[in-house]
Amino acid sequence: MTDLNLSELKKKFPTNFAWGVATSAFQIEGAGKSDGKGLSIWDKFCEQPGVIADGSDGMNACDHYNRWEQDIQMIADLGVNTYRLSVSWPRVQPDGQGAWNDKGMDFYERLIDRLLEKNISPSVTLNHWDLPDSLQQIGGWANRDTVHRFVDYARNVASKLSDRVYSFTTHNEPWVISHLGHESGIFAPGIKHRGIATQVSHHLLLSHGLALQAIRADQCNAKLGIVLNLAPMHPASPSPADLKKTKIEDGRLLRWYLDPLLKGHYPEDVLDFLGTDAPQMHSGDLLNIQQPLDFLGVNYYSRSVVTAEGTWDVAKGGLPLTDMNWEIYPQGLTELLTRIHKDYKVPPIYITENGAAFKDEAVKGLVHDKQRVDYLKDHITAVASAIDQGVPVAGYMVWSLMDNFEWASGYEKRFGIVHVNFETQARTLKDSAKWYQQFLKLPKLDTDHATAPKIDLPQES
Ligand code: IFM
Repeated sequence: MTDLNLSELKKKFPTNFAWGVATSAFQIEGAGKSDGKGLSIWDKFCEQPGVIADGSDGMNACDHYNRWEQDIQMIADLGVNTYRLSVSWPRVQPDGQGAWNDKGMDFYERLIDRLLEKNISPSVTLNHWDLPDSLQQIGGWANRDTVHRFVDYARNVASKLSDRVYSFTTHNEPWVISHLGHESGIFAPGIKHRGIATQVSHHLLLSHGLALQAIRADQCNAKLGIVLNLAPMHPASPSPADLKKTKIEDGRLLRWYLDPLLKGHYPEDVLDFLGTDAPQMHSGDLLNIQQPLDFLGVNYYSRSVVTAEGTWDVAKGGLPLTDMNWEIYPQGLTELLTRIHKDYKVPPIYITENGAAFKDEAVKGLVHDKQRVDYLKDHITAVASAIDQGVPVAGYMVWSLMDNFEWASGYEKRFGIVHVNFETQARTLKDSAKWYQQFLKLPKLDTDHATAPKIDLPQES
């Protein structure tokens, strides 16, 4: 990868590029039962022994529900112009249908108003996995009725916030909800059934399309889109079996979502592979799914290496790994972006998540996370390279603002550029946060003569 100095790198991006940080409600808010909030499927899932690595839950998380003012100041101090957050459905509508919880909604109203005061554009995700548990009791995403409950909820939130919000994302990573939540069952609600999983993915897509139509019918000015977790798939070997499996895995992760969203059909090879596990559809569903997208959000962390047997030992790749055991593979982001630009008529793309977990420790008020600084720099460079090749990338958001509840890994994996001490709730800017802050301060220089400012990371005293 070309090693640009930071000023040169910054110059590659337009001045109106969205630079941000991202979080989600369940992972940071805590206040799991406060002010009338209902329980989500993740609250219930965490109650089961053995499903969360450290036996924790999201009841307190980063206590952001109570510390939001301090946290927004911290976001503003980073110098970002965008903040991606999610609304917790059970906080604003405890049962997922019927009564609305004004106290919960007030929280997001205050948050958004404060962001605007700080000149930060809010980008709001409506479903970052925390489905109200009451809806799970009647089938959750496997029940077609949940589609309509989501549309009502989405329309209601949009009617309250769309005068102040830059964009709404319907769903974050439907593959994760479908696959990890309903096929492997390692995420909430913990179901292990391929047929249910594919039905869930269809309902998520349908609810996305219907929500876009409902929100647009209300004359909403905010941009509307969806966020997918995508990765290039590489066969572990050129054997026909590995190649065949790679094509199917690529179909299930990427084409299963992008084909219906942007081309109006599911991929034939994946439908064949699913056989009787393919979803039940009603006529008109595909038309409803294929609604114009104002943007596509892409979450990128690593590539996937595929073997016919479904087992791949990352050590074999010889690449550096994050604390999640994910390969660090920045060139995969350029590969992915240029590929989707070539294969689909993509709208503006936002990198809505990118980041890495490492074993960070705060020592005397400092956190030296050079690996994360390198990770971010190399991935931002990979985005610049995609832009150079004509891909319409409009924004980049670091996952995550701060260490938080990393789902089945609990609090053991730290993705933040801000360190959180979960006992005291103290926040400490890691070196990566300071690096990002300085990078964001760099002007988009107009001449080639400027010399890059040297970035001195603080040393331990
Ligand atoms: O923490 C998650 C986030 O909620 C969704 N995308 C991946 C992140 C890291 O695993």
